[in-house]
Amino acid sequence: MLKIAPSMTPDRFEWGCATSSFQIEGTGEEGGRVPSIWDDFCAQPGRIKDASSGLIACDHFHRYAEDVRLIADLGFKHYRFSIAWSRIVSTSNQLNTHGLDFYKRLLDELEQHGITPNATLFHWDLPSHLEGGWLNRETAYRFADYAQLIAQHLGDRLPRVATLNEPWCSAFLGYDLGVFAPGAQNRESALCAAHHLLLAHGLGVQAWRSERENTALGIVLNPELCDPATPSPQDKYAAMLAECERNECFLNPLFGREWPVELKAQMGTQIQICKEGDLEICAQPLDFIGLNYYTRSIAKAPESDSDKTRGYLFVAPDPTKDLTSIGWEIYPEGLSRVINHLNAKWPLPPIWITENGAADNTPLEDGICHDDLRCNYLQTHLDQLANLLEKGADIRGYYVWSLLDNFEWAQGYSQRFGIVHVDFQTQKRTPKKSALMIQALLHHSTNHDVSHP
Ligand code: IFM
Repeated sequence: MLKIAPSMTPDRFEWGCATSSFQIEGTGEEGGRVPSIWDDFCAQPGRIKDASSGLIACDHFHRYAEDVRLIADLGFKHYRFSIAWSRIVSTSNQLNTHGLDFYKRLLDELEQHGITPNATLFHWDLPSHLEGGWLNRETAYRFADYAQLIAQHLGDRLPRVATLNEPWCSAFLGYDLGVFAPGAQNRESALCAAHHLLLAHGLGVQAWRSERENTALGIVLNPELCDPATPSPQDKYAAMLAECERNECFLNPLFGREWPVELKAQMGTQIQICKEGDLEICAQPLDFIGLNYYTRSIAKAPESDSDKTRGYLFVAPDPTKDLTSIGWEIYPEGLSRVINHLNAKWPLPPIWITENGAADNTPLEDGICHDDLRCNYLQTHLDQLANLLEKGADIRGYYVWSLLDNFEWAQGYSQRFGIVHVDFQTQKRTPKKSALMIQALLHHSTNHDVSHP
């Protein structure tokens, strides 16, 4: 059974599981859903490892009631999901009430099972008709309109709302490395996108607040430590630049600070997209911050011209180290290191760990999935959390990624992050060993004291 600190029992600490719209819902046109940039990206040959798409995914759009029962059976009282912008607006940006109805049904079901929703407004599935995507400043204003619609129509049922999930991925994987939608490869563009995403966050918070004052509002980031590959000054400088991109790029504006000069310099002439007054908009007071943690990065000095523009080159993890199925280093200490680092640098509001988990592709055998890698991963990261809490970090909750095996973006269905196995042929859900461990913990610790070893 998982072991947790007394300060982490469900009566004192929030336990939840997380998903996102594009990864589980299925992306048919039913309910008036319009295409998103991820539909377009999946349609381009060579973009997705197994040439799959989100068309059916976990068919959660139809099976949401079964999935909510599953969440409740596992003992979770909190569920983090995202709302698909492309279900909420038409191509002329008018409200699509049928799309809204889906989330009303989902919220009804959660309420009936005593599960508190924790919603994210944007988890990468940008409607395709927003011309120019995140390179267009107008997209930030359209996001604010969308946030306002959600506040008006669902806001009374959403106690906690994050504007964006991991804007680093949207900006840098989407516009610089080109491995995520829309698949562009241009450094200046990525920085433009990052700026517009932060502007969207700020405008979205303002728009929401104009409708509702009591919702707890925040943002979900995936800050990371970037360690230098060697102690050489060149590698150390490269690692510093990689961290700037990952952390300073987002956290500085959120707390009213300018980008470091290194990032500004990489904007080149595009720096003019940062208009007077933007910083004040980005730095809206935050009620919480969501942090997603999986691994760390190792960076070294650039080699090719494109790396030189970026200032660093990521080094693949050492294969002799413990890696998850997707090839990410298992580095639990990074969770403490990154939170301590962030707390020392920025005045963070209360923290929720909004995602943590592992790709573990252990198959089902005789109806059982012994996902021991994931079980160990979760335990070692929960141990770090216990230490952080003991030392006084203000962390209020932990959400495991993910409830279900799902569409893992450019990896398609080749990587399984779920604590519940999904058979994508039959859509049968089977809780894995990790899910049963969490279930035992949540049921047991509701009634008994649990002590940390
Ligand atoms: O699946 C993703 C999720 O959408 C965002 N955070 C990281 C997860 C694993 O890659």
